Amino acid sequence: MQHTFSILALSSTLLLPVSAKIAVKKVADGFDRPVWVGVPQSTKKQLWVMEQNGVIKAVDPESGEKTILLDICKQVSRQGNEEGMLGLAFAPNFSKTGRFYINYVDKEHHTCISRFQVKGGAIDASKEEIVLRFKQDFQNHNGGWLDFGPDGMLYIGNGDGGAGNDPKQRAQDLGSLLGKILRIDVSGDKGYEVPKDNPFLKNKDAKPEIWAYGIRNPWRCSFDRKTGDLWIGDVGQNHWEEISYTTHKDGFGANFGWRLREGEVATPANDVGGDKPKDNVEPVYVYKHGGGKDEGFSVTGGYLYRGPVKELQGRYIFADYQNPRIWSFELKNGKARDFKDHTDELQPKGGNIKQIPSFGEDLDGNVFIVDHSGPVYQIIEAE
Ligand SMILES: [Ca+2]
Ligand SMILES: [Ca+2]
Repeated sequence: MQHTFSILALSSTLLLPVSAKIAVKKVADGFDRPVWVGVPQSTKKQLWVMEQNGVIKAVDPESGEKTILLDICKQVSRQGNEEGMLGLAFAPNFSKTGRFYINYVDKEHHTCISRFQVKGGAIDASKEEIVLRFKQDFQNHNGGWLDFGPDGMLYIGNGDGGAGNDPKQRAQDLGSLLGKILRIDVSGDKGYEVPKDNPFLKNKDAKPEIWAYGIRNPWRCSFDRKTGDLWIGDVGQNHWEEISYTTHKDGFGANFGWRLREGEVATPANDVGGDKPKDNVEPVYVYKHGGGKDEGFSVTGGYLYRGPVKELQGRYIFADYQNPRIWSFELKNGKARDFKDHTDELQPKGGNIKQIPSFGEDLDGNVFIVDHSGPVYQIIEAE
């Protein structure tokens, strides 16, 4: 009997797959098209979840109870898959001022960067201040990401306006805010100022808010909370998805190549692609379109992981929206190395992650995964 038992024990050990080092736990569920998650600097460690239709909900970390913090659905346009309320940034001094900023597309198809304030635990929607507003050419490629950089300035990721192959050639045009990353100073009482060290102030034809250009659709980007480096998930056209990277210092005036370049090649479309522009910043990682394990159709930029999960520390974690794979790599000498596919180990028990529009980070560097179909997960060490 004992002999049989030990054989069984041995064979089951041999048959076990390599044990997963990381896993997910569900931290909230039941949202309507969630697109963003984050945690404000407050003692309560509330989870804030943004729904694409124009609602922000707070989740109590103890009870899981949800409260509607803000509902501006009536002024948010929701045409196609890419319009809506898209991103949020807490002011660096949020715990003192309660200020935060959102990026949404309004009913007249303009991108709005709006300031709101939490006062006494509530948000008065009538006190919205539109800080910056500009027209979108088409319903897609609205960018959506915004956050504060290591210098305290607000950075805004703008898509090229939309359609396909940047027909209005916005991304290389410094006279347009589209296809850019903007940098503005919102630390004053009202509106914004253009920082005096923005890179194109001397160019009379350039919009002064522009910080970097040549970008197609920077739907999700992130600053490395340790180094201040910027990671850009730039959604590709018909062939290549890309992750671009810059140190904060080198990002001033950087050209990320679109629409001349898709990934590492001349954009493969008639009369669109071209040679690398001067000072072109190559992506650090690209993947081709397809349904394979290392392929996809629409990159979702993630985070350089600085949280408590050992397996991921120092690695950039990201995903594909349509082919919901989750990957990571390390950046070494300017290129992605040691690529890993985490898709299988990050599936929830008894289910699967369906579409990944966004990651999110808490105050300790824990990373969340948002599933567009409703739930939000946190990445944890496997038991
Ligand atoms: Ca657009
Ligand atoms: Ca590029």
